Amino acid sequence: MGKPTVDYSLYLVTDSTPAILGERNLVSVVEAALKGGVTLVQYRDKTSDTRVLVDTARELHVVTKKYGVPLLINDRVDVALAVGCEGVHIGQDDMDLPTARKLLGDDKIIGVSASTTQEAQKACDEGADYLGIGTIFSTSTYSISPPPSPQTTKKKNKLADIPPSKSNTKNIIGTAGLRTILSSLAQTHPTTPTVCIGGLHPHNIQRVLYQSATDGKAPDGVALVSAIVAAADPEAESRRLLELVRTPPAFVTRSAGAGERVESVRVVLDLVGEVVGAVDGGNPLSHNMTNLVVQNFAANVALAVGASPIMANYGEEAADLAKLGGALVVNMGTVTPEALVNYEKALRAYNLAGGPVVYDPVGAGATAVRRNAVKTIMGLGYLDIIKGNEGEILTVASLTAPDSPQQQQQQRGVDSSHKLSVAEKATLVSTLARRERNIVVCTGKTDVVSDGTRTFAVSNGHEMLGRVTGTGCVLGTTISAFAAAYGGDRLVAVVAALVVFGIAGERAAEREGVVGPGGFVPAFLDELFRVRKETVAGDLEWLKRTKVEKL
Ligand code: 3NM
Repeated sequence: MGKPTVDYSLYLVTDSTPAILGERNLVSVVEAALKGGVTLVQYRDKTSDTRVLVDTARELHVVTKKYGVPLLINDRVDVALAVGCEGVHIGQDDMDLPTARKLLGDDKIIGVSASTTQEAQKACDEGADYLGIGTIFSTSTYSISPPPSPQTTKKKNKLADIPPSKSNTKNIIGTAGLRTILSSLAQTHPTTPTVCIGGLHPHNIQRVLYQSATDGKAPDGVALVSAIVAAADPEAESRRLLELVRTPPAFVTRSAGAGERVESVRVVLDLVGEVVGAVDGGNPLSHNMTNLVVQNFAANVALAVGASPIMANYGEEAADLAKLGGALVVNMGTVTPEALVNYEKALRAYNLAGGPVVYDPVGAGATAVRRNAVKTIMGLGYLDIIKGNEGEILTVASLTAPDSPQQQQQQRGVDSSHKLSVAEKATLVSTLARRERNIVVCTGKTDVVSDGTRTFAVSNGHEMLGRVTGTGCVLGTTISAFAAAYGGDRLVAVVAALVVFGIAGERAAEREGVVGPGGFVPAFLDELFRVRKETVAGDLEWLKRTKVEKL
């Protein structure tokens, strides 16, 4: 007979608890999901009696066979044998794989849960047919928004109301942990299929698949419980999920001249004028969800560089704004619980539209609230560009590192410190950028920026930029405008933003009459404006000041 070939793209794991299944019949829900395109089904029921398990599994097997989709049973080898379905899925606390294999034989599929590299390697060594890697995210709900009050909750199966579909959420590994496990398997078991599981839903599966893919290995699919079982229409939801799994995310297809990669400083500098012109001509929207301190300054900087600013902190507006082709800045300088809810809505909207998102983890390590906010925001969506000072980037890197105890970077306020060498900064930003599959900027006397493979250092700037509040934040605004306007290599757009910003700072500090921070701010706005105007008039003299190095 032989083992069936399996398409792991969209893997439904069932849950029969009333909180998730509601009043509905499990077999009908599974059939609807199969109609919608689910490619693999696991019957998972941790509480029912054996008789119920066998009867339900039999019914499910009739339906899955109709759609040519394999049925696996969670944990219970005896139930799989009783119904003659295609295999089992076993967790780390279930029967060991060699014993299960002995009982089931070589023709059955045996999948194993893994949350660490060691567990994954062991399962593959023992001949697992596939791995379920997780838990990716803790929440099984769609949203970090607080659940609606009982009086206002009329609709059944609203995902924000349901409890997690698995209470054991101690092994949250995030996309970074998933990536670590896949990199390790790429070396030893490149062909063993993998699916990821835990907290996955239509708004995050594309970016989880994108961010976790390594050179040698990417997940073969996603496994979901509540996103399908608790959906109001499991058929339509499965169809939508399958489409999402099979399509690259908009932020990849829309971004940055895919394939066009500039390697040399000379070529980057040749393009800076073009980038500045693109902002001037394109007048991109820079949507800032930023802190109370810099709202006005950021709006003026956006105008000076040729962007169109909107300071909109209310997440409901983001869906409309994201359609305008601009970029989003998420600056957590004055973070609150409501702000996190708003960021989530905005991130979803921009990720869906493909507009670049700049994340500024202001004061990331300063308080427990901010450290938690970093972890939350990093889980909410894809962040195309992360920009921060040394302390902030160190905090982001350590708080979201897989397989490492959380070293808490205690940071004083939001000030930048200068402890790392340029080479150390380069390692920091390139490692984080590779892990997040994005661009990371670490600011300081020398700004260092990387997309994980190419790293540039920009030494333009003036110490006066450090004597005025909010210059780091408004750099985020500048980067957002440049990234939104320039359709080529996005790393070039970010380097151009750093160069323009730094040189405008130098010129402002040198201006006659600028004797301190008070006079510096208006002069800086003027110089941002003048650099742009000179550029579009064809005068690129200012570029002679450029101090860019490739590391
Ligand atoms: N296994 P949802 S997480 C069944 O980490 C299961 O191995 C997990 O539910 C693991 O899709 C999980 O509703 C529950 O978040 C996933």
